[in-house]
Amino acid sequence: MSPTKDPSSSQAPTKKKVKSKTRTRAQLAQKKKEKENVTPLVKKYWFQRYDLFSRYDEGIDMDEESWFSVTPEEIAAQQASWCAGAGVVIDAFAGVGGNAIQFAQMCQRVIAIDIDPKKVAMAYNNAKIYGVEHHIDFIVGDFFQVAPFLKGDVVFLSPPWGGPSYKAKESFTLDLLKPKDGHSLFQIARAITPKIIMYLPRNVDLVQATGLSCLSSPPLDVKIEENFVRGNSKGITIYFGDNIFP
Ligand code: MGP
Ligand code: SAH
Repeated sequence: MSPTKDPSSSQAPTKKKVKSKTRTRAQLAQKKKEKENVTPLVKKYWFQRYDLFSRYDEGIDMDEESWFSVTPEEIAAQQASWCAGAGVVIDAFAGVGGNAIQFAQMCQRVIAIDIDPKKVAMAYNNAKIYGVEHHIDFIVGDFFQVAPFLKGDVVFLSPPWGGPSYKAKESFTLDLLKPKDGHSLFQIARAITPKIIMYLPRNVDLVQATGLSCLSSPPLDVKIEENFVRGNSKGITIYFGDNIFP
């Protein structure tokens, strides 16, 4: 008995499937930027890149500080959702735009300030990828200098926490915020509006942070929100002000 032939086999030579490695120009440019900016310190954040910006592959710009400071997109969207329909939101420490982009999708106008001109250029590039650059006024400047000239409905504060070593503290007190302590920062924002949002470390001293509401008389309303991505705590957002927004 002759062995039966597998009906799927044929006499014609089989064509091997060659995987196409064609990359788009945007992807190639992204690879080049990554080589320059993904230092060993920020490698672990690179693995979370799509949590930071879902459209990362379309040409998002980041520098070393931004890799560990940007607000993950899901959290930024949640923070912005509390301001839905608001007029002007001031993002006082805008970085590469993680928050400003989400505010721009929910509010009428965003004023995005950062002291570092390179970050502002990156924020503009990133906002363009999300198609919201026309809803944002980008300002290169020191928030403490420009604050007296600003008008807005909500101020969002995500200042530097002193780098990834913030978590070495058992309790992160407000004097550890940079470049000024949390009390001074809050007072400066309070002079603009009673509606203030602070994005703070997950180990922040909550009594001290919520106590900022008592700097106003009567005390401001307060709402605390712990922010998670994939079940991991990333930070704490405290919302202050008129019952709570917009
Ligand atoms: P993380 O704790 O350094 O990262 O930052 P991760 O992945 O939670 O690491 P793990 O080892 O602790 O599990 C968590 C989040 O905090 C970041 O995604 C940023 O949104 C925010 N964040 C971290 N830093 C150091 C800063 C900062 O200096 N300023 C601001 N505004 N946000 C920061
Ligand atoms: N929320 C941002 C990240 C903010 S990180 C995002 O999601 O992209 C904090 C930022 O504060 C840094 O980009 C830093 O350049 C900026 N910064 C530090 N001192 C400042 C100041 N005095 N005024 C304005 N920005 C400042």
